[in-house]
Order: sequence, then structure tokens, then C-alpha cells
Amino acid sequence: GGPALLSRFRGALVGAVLGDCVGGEFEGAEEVPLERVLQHLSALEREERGEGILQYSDDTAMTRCVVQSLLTRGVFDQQDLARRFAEEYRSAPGRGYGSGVVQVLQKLASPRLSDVFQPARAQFGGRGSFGNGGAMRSAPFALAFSDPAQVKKYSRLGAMLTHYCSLGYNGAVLQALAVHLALQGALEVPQAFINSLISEMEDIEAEDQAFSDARALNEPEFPFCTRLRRVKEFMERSSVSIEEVTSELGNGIAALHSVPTAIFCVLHCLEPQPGLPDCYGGFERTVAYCLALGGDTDTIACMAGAIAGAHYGIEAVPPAWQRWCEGAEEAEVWAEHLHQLYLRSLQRG
Ligand code: R7I
Ligand code: MG
Ligand code: MG
Repeated sequence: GGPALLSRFRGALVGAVLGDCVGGEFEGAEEVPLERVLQHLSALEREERGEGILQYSDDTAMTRCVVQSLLTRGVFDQQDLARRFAEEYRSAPGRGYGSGVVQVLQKLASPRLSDVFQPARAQFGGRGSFGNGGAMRSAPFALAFSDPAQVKKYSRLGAMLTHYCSLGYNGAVLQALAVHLALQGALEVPQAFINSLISEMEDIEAEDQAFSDARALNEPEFPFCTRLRRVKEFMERSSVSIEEVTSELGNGIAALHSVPTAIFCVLHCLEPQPGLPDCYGGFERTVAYCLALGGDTDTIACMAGAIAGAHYGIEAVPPAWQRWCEGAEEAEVWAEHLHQLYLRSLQRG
């Protein structure tokens, strides 16, 4: 049942790009009235837009590097991916990158660099970044590899090129796993979906590095599991306010404060929500809800857009919205190529 696999692939990548482009409007805003979100989205329905197209940011720029590296190499190649990140940054430095990651991207451009993980390891006093920059670009790993062990392994390594802290790269693994499960139709049973993610993260966070990072950053042990359990509590309640979501799950630039939040947005919007137009389907609800949280809206909408797109398929992504998003058309092409790579990885077993 549900959308065809190729439709889910298209939905995931177009959903990610669209979330980034549409969410950019409110990035960094502390409070975003729902009315402003709905105005912003309804402006996309118009034939003409004085504001022109919505440009993508670093989220899509780096996702694009991951896609092109996987497609060109046919395998995960950290040297190639590092080179693409550096080249993308050099050619378009104004895409809104995080203030720390810029140093890594500059160092990755050096032809003398032998260990491509060294610049990321040197960030923030040697602990590495816990930002969500690894997670925002991790959807393609779920599309290139059918085996969950490979999804986990390569989403982690792909994130480590810039985010060497476990709270950074484990966020990327969580996001890739959420997309992986959504592609299989796992969101048909929301409770089972969240339980699978919790049990995966219980394994992933049972690691010395994760314990020591959590301690150093004053987080509880199993930080992602802790937040995912809160997502589960919110799912069981009849109503949850925006303030509760932003204060308990977060809407910030740390992976820990945004990946579980994006997952919650998708789960919450599986059903109609008060304040959102009746004519909205689940995909539109998810994007609108992400924007209404404020904070890191482009990234939360990008991650939720990928998961929701994988669940609902491309048919659920409004063409009128896609039309105004830079890179949305290209994302359809990537999806087709990644789908072929995925089918080949399935055949190899
Ligand atoms: O994670 P990153 O690539 O940024 C992604 C975000 C997304 O919202 C994009 O849309 C874009 O706007 O930026 O970039 P980093 O610079 O690695 O991390 C982001 C920020 O998190 C840093 O600039 C710091 O403010 C903060 N941060 C830390 N602060 C203290 N200690 C990340 N890691 C640390 C840390 O260990
Ligand atoms: Mg961005
Ligand atoms: Mg952002």
C-alpha cells in the first residue's frame, strides 16, 4: 500500500529542498504567528510573485554535494565528499552556513590535507560541532543504501566530515533512519515508528564517546533517546502547544534541539490540526507547523520535509509550492538516479 517507492524518493528530496526554501523566510525568528505562516504559504499559490523565487540555503547546497558524490562514485567516498563540500562553499559562500563550519570548509579546500576528518575534529576546542549541519544533509544516505546498517554507517561518516561531536553526527544518523523507515511505509503505524527510532538510538548512544560528550555538555545519558521519549509522550496527549514543543524539544541550531523536533512535526501532522486549513494535506500541514515553531525553521522544515515527503510521496507535494523553490526540479532528477542506485544495492543484498 501507499505511494510507489519512486514517488517516495522524489517526495523525500523535493520535500527537503522545499522545506529549506520555504522555511528560510522565518529562520531565526523567535515567535511566528500562524497567520504569517499561512500568508507566506498562500503567496506561493499565486501565478506571479513580486518576491521571485525562494533560494535554497546551505542545507540544500550540502545535500546536493552528498547526492552528487554518491551518484558519481557509486559508493561512499569521504575524500570526494569533502572536496565537494569545500568546492561548493568556495563557489557560493553566501548560502547561510553556520558560523563555525565555515572554518572546516576552508580547511577542507587545502590540497595538503591528508586526514579529511581533522578539521572537523578541531572544532569547538577539540570536541567537534553539535550543530544540525550533519543532520540537515543526511536524507540522501537513506536513498542510496537499502541496508539500514549502511544507512547508519555512512550517514555518521558523512556528518563527521564537519560535525565530529556525537551529538552532531548521531543527529544525522537519527534523521537518516527516520527517512529510511518512512520510505518503507513505517509511518502507517506511528507508535511502531517512534519505538523503532528509540530502540535504534538506544544502541547507537550506548557508546563511550556518546556518554562522555553528554557529560561534557551537561546533557543526560542517551540524549536523543530522552528527547524521542518526550516526542512519544506528546503523541499520546490530546493537545500540545507550540511553546511546549519549542521549550521541551527545541527549535535551535543544535542537532539535539532540532532532529527530534522535526520528527515530532511529521508525527503530529499525520492528523488534521486546529488552526491549519482543512484543504491542507499532511505534507502541507507538516511544513506549516515547522515554520510556526520559529527558530531554525529552514532546517527543521528541510528535515521534516524529507521524512514527510518519503511518507506521502511526490503527489502530496503541491506543484504550486515547488514552482517557487530553487533546486526543486533538480531534486526530482537526483531522486530518480538515487532510486536506481538503491535498487542495485537491494539486488546485491
Ligand atoms: O551545524 P552547522 O552546519 O549549522 C547549520 C545551521 C543550519 O540551521 C543551517 O540552516 C545554517 O543556518 O546553520 O554549523 P556549525 O557552525 O558547526 O554549528 C552551528 C552553531 O552551533 C555554531 O555556530 C555554534 O553557535 C553552535 N555550536 C556550538 N557552540 C558551542 N560549542 C555547535 N557546536 C558547538 C559547541 O561544541
Ligand atoms: Mg540553512
Ligand atoms: Mg537552518
